Amino acid sequence: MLTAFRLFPETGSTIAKHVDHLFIFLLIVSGAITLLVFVLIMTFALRYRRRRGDKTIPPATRTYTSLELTWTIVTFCLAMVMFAWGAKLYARMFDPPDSAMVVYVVAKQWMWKIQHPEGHREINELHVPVGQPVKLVMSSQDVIHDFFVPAFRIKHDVLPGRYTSLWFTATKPGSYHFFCSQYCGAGHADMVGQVIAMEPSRYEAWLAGTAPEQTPADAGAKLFVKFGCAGCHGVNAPTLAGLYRSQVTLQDGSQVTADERYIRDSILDSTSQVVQGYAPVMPSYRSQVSEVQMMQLLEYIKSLKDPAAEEGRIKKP
Ligand code: HEC
Ligand SMILES: [Cu+2]
Repeated sequence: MLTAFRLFPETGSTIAKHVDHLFIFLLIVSGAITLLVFVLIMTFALRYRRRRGDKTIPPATRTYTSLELTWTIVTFCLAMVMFAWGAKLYARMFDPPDSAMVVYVVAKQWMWKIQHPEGHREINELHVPVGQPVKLVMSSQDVIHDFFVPAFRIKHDVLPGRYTSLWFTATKPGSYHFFCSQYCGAGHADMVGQVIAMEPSRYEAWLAGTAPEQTPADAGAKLFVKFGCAGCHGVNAPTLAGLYRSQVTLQDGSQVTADERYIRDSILDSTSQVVQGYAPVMPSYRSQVSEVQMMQLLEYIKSLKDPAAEEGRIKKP
């Protein structure tokens, strides 16, 4: 079917129009400079070309300080505007609001496995309510992939061994194409899917209509026992209650925020960040915990909100 030619993909998220504005600005500035340079080259080449029979050598050129200064300052200012505008937008694009609902995305050759906080799992489909910020916490089970939703103007690499994240707020119901944009092997072209943005009431109905499996936090609670974590934590190891988003002091005195990445690294490579006042006795779970299990353990740890422990920890503002 032939649809009208469009310069831009659909705009389906709150950030999309801001990305477009910056893009158009960059396009106009670089177009104008290219045109100016082109016109100058043509003018000078024609006007000052060597004519037939002309044997004289042109005189040495003079330096015009004011001209040099003008073009340097003008282009410097333009570059600074681009930088400031881009940096501001980037900061906004990668700083999810606290109210964001967290959805886990695990990429593997060649599909996207998606898990909602309520326990719903999806493959190559992501249902979200319109108007609700959604934060994707992404990791890969094998090679590097990349999650790209053109209509939302968001895109980020999905890496094995660490979390990356993206966030968006869908603005209107509809289904938006997403795909892997990092060549990842023979089935790369099949790594596509749809974000299905729905009115909040319809989203609730969708949640109610599909049977939730065990919530990730519940599955995580079982793993916490199965992997023996419960034997140490809360006994002779630091309690994990209230840990998420708190400030942790490490052995070398440095402070880190216990975000998803910190907790993940603590589990997979426990000696890399040892909490102050504790011996590095925790075993490394690198080869034992799969990506899906890691996500479940994380959800369980996040769900531990002990008020007593929370008092002692400094919350992230
Ligand atoms: C042998 C006892 C032991 C076992 C088993 C153990 N841990 Fe630990 N864990 C510790 C100790 C001690 C620390 C503090 C020192 C450090 O950071 O290594 C710690 C630190 C942590 C931290 C960082 C805590 C903080 O306050 O910053 C997390 C998260 C964690 N463990 C999760 C787990 C999970 C999940 C499991 C099970 C998969 C587990 N641990 C199994 C002893 C253990
Ligand atoms: Cu891929």
